[in-house]
Amino acid sequence: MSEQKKVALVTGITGQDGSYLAELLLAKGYEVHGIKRRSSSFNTGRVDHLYHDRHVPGASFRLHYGDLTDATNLIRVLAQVQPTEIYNLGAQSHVAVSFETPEYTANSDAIGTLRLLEAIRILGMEKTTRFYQASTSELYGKVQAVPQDETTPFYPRSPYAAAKLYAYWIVVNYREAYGIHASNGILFNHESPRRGETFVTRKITRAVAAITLGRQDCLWLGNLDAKRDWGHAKDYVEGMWRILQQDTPDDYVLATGETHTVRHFCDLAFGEAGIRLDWQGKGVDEVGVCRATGRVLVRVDPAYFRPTEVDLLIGNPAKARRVLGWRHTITLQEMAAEMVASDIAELKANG
Ligand code: NDP
Ligand code: GDR
Repeated sequence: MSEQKKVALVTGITGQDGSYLAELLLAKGYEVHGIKRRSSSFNTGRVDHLYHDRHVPGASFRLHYGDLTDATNLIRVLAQVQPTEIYNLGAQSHVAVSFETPEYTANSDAIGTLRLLEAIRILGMEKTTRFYQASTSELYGKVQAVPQDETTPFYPRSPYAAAKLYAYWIVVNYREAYGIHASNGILFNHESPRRGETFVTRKITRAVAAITLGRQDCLWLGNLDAKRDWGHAKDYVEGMWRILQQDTPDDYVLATGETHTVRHFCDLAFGEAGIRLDWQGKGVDEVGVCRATGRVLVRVDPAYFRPTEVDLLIGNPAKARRVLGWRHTITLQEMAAEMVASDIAELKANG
């Protein structure tokens, strides 16, 4: 395998993780192919810079139109590309949105995974391609035990998590039934300046930037008590790659081993802009007040509460450390600083 040209196919390449993974694979000399969806507006902003990245000898980057809901498209792209590694990162990835679009979420996130695995079988690629599935800490859902590791029972709490549960098990089943080198990365939350704008960390850092520049008065959030194990996407795509380099396919938790509330992330992000928050009141009446000016900068809007919530996630990445030699390198404070600085720069640049 080491002599053979490595060819990666990445679904979800236009997303946060896809863009960092594409950079990593190109730097390693891979030929990288990605599936992008047709959209009425540009949707390749996170990877546009890679078209010009020709300084890595032999590296190449190509996008193909496609969709995880379109089996014939997936079969054709796989047949054309003949990937040695497939990273299935494509998904309707927003938990709150999955309550609004449960059927579509199941189609893309659950059955989309099955379609890719079936494409591998139909094309007789069981022994020539390795498969990575973007599984998630959302599988743990309603807390059964902490910290969560590869042996912790799953209890999904959203249509998204239920769809990802199917995807997780169909990957395990195709590995056991057909000998496909297929692995699940059970990744805890990971963020970056490229995080989608409606996920909570990015929503907060964008608001900090806008409030600092005088363009927004207040940030409205949902559940401030939710606890998440937040890492940086750059670290996590390195873990994905390491999972596929193992001789034996397996399932791994990637996490930092720390957990913090949404409220704490607000403290960190506003702190990066020199704003200290005091928290006053309880429940839906809780507010984050600027200590220096007394202005209310954060308020709670129950519209952002979810029908069922995941209260606490904290991962145990011991297996990934032991087997993959993987650990996170970027702290939450460093990531918050990078995200706030990036959002301030972006807002200034956009006038
Ligand atoms: P993003 O939402 O940033 O990216 C999702 C990608 O999937 C985008 O490229 C999107 O395309 C694409 N996509 C959505 N629907 C389809 C479809 N029907 N067919 C083909 N492509 C589709 O997610 P992240 O990068 O944050 O996450 C990557 C994967 O990892 C996802 O599967 C997510 O569920 C999972 N995950 C993420 C974690 C995180 O904390 N970030 C943690 C654990 C798992 P477009 O750009 O056109 O919208
Ligand atoms: P999550 O991420 O649901 O964990 O899924 P998100 O950032 O959306 O929510 C994290 C927590 O913050 C609470 N919250 C809010 N969330 C959003 N989006 N907007 C708000 O205003 C808000 N206020 C409070 C949420 O209730 C939640 O508890 C992410 C996605 O990337 C998934 O694809 C991935 O599988 C998991 O992480 C691991």
